[in-house]
Amino acid sequence: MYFDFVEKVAYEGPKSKNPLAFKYYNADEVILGKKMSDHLHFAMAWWHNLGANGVDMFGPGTADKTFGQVPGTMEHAKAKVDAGFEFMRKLGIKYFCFHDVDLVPEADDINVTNARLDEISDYILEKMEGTDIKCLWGTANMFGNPRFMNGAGSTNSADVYCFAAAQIKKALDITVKLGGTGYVFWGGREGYEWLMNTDVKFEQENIAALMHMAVDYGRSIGFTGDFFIEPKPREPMTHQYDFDAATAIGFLRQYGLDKDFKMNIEANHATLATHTFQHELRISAINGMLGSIDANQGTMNLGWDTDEFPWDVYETTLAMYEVLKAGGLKNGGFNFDAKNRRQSNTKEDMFYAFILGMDAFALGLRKAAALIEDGRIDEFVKEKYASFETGIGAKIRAGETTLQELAERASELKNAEDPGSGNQERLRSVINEVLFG
Ligand code: XUL
Ligand code: CO
Repeated sequence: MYFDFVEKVAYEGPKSKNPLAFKYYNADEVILGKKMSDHLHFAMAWWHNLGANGVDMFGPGTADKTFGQVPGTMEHAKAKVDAGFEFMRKLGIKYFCFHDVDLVPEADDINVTNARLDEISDYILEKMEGTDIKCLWGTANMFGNPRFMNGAGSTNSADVYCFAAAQIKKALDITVKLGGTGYVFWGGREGYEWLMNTDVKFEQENIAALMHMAVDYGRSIGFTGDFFIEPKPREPMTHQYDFDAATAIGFLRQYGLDKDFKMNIEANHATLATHTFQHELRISAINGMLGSIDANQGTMNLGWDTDEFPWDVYETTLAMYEVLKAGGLKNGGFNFDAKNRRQSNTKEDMFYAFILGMDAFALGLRKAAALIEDGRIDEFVKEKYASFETGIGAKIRAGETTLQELAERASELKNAEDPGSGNQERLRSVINEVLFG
C-alpha cells in the first residue's frame, strides 16, 4: 500500500468538507439518461501521476515518486504499476494512458527495451484481471530520446525514422494487448525551428507515410479503436505541424488518413494556439472528429503549457456542452494530462488533484446538462438562423439557387433589414443563472 491514508474516495455531496471526498462526481447518478461514470471516462496519465516529480529547468524534483524502489530499474517500473492501480482503484478511475517509456526505463538497445515492455505489460495485464480498469490509449514517446532531435516522422535521418516506426509498432502491440481503444500521435518534435533549413513538404509526406504504416499495422493486429492526433501549436518546436484541430484535420484529409483518425483535444494546447478549449472541441465535432480529451488547463497569462488540473468550471461546462452536443466520446475519454504544481508535493496532493479535476468535469457535466434542459440557448440559436427555413433561405440551404437569383432578390429589396441582435450579454446572464441558481 502506497496510499494508506485513504481507502476509497466516495461521493459525499457539495456540503461535505472532507478533502478526500467527491462533492460533484457521483459515478452512478444519471444525467441526461446516462450514468456520470459513462459520460466521463476519466483516465490517469502514467507519465504525470506516476512519473513527474516536479523537476523543472530551475531545480530538481520535490515529490517522491520512487515508490520505495530505485528509479531506472524494473522493480521501480513494477512499483509504479502497483501504486497506479491502487491509486485508480481508490479514486474509481477506470482508464489509464501511457507512453512506452513511462512504463519501463529505456535501454541503450531497443531489443532490451522491448523485452522490458513485454514483461511490464504482462504484469499490468495481471493487475487488470478482476478489476474494471482498462487502457484508454497508448502512445510512443518519439520526442525525448536525443535521436529524435530533428523529429521522428519528420526526421532527416532514415535510420531514426526506423526507430520511430519500431517504437510505434511496439506501442501498438502493447496498446492492443492491454485492450486500449485509442492510439495517440502527439507530434512532439514534428515541426520546425527555422524554415530556411527545413523541407516542410518532405517532412509532412514522411509523417503521413508513417501514420499510414501505423494504421495498416494496427488493423493487421486487430486494433479496432481510433487513432488520434493531438494538436499543439508549439513547444517544444517553434512551429508544430499539428498546430490546431483545423490544421490537423486538413492534413489528415490531404493524406487520406481521415477515416482512421480523430482528434485528441488538450485544453492547454488549445489556448496555446490562441483558441478556446471549446473552439477546438467544436471544430473537431463538426468534422466528425471529436475523439478524446486531454483534460487540463493552463494559466492564461503565461505563454507555455502548464498542464494544470482543470479547475475552471466555466471552461468545463462549455467543454461538456460540446461533448454532450456531439453525442459523447466513443473510443475516447478524459485523460488528466495534468500534474501537481511543484509545491504540491505530497501523496495526498496527488489525490486532491484528481478530486479537483473529476469534480470540475462532473460539475461541468451537470451544468452543461442543465443548460441544454433549460433550452434558452438552443432556442436562441435556432431562431437566429430561422430566415433559412423558408423562402429564399430554404432555397439557399437546399442548393437550389444561383448568384443571379439572389442578386435579383437583393435588387428588389433595395436594402436588407437588421439581421437581429446576437444578445450575447443576455445569454451570458442565462449561463450564470444556470450555473449559480
Ligand atoms: C505534451 C502532451 C503529451 C501528449 C502525449 O504537451 O500533451 O503528453 O498528451 O504524448
Ligand atoms: Co496531452
